[in-house]
Amino acid sequence: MKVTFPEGFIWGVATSAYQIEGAWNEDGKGESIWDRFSHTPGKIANGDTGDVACDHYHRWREDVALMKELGLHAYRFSISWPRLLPEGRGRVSAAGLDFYSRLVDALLEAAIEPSITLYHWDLPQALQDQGGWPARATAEAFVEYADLAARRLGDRVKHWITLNEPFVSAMVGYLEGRHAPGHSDLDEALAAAHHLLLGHGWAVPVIRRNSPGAQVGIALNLSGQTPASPSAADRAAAWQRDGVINRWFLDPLSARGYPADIVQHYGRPMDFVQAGDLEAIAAPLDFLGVNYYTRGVVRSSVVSEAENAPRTVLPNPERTEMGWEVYPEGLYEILGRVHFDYRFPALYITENGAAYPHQIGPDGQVDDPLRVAFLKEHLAAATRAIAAGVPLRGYFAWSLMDNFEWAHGYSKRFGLIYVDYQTQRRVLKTSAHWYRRVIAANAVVD
Ligand code: IFM
Repeated sequence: MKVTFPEGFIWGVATSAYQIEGAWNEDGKGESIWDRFSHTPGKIANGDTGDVACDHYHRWREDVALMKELGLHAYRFSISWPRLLPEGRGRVSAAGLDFYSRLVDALLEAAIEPSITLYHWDLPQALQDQGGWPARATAEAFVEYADLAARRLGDRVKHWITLNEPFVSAMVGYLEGRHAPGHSDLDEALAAAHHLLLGHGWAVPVIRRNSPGAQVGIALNLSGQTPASPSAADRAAAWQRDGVINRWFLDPLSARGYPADIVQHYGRPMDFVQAGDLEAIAAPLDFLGVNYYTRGVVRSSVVSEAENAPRTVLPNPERTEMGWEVYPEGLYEILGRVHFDYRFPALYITENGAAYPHQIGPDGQVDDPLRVAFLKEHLAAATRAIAAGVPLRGYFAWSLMDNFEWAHGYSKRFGLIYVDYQTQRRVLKTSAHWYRRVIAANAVVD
């Protein structure tokens, strides 16, 4: 059966500044926490850094041409905050602004709608030195930055995402320490999450004011958490994990405040929440961006294996190179749940994709049937969600091209386009050719 999408459905791809741009210290760009982190020995696999990455800062014309060749309707990219404001606040870099302004013009020229993410994890190091996201002043600085970006680009850019995955910025950066700035402190992480959301909420009306008619939203990494068995212990553990990952962000954005069970679970004072903050965080949005990769299957650590019920949920053994379970049904489930529980006016899948190691074959082609299968199944799940009444308006594949996968460096390839990091040559994978046909047909094709 042919699986088609509604008319006007937006087909896009996504990237982020640190993962593709390179030129980490060119034209007056300030240092970001990811520059500092990746330059610290032992933090990134193989000692990789984003210093050069995909060299997109110099090759953006070629990259826009490739996007045009794919027939994309939209391109979601992020602005490097320290490229615009090298010290995080105050002095503006004209060269930084020019770069994004030219990129926006070239996209529009190619009939590709720019979708800008303001914060995709590369905080100016100068602001980290003043306390980073655990400091309330960083939320104020974020609004100044959002104001500047929307004033300079908002005449042409009508799709804005404030933050990408605040869970990851706060929890992986300030608690787990696997991401920049590499801290391990729950109080810092909770304050960081709050100030990220606060900066978001304050920025929403500012962006709207500077960019009339714009759609403004936020992108969350969301994933359902399935109990490993029907035991009370596993169900409680799964609900708690759900609270940490999903509800901690969805609830305050929807004017419900922080979920009480998780506040209790953390057992911290939360004294960074000031009067008016929760109202600001709940600024009405035009859309919610859903980044979906996999689900969690949760086993209680409170009761022993012997006391617990036998596991009944066995994850699909198929995994991507990240070790993540391939679970397309989870996309249907999370879209439905978010819509029926939270009722944002519209949803976009702002990221979905998979890392697989496919390389250039003897024929010069990169054949990646596993990625095609992954995307097909997820798109089919998305259409089931639409049929169930979810107002899903578009899909952004992660990612346009192979790039710097954070702590994994260049060892994980998520791209529709292969990047040879020695030569910076781009090669369209089978999945890119397939995606072009999907876009042309507005349907999942073989
Ligand atoms: O590469 C990342 C992206 O930066 C944020 N979302 C998940 C992707 C894959 O890990």
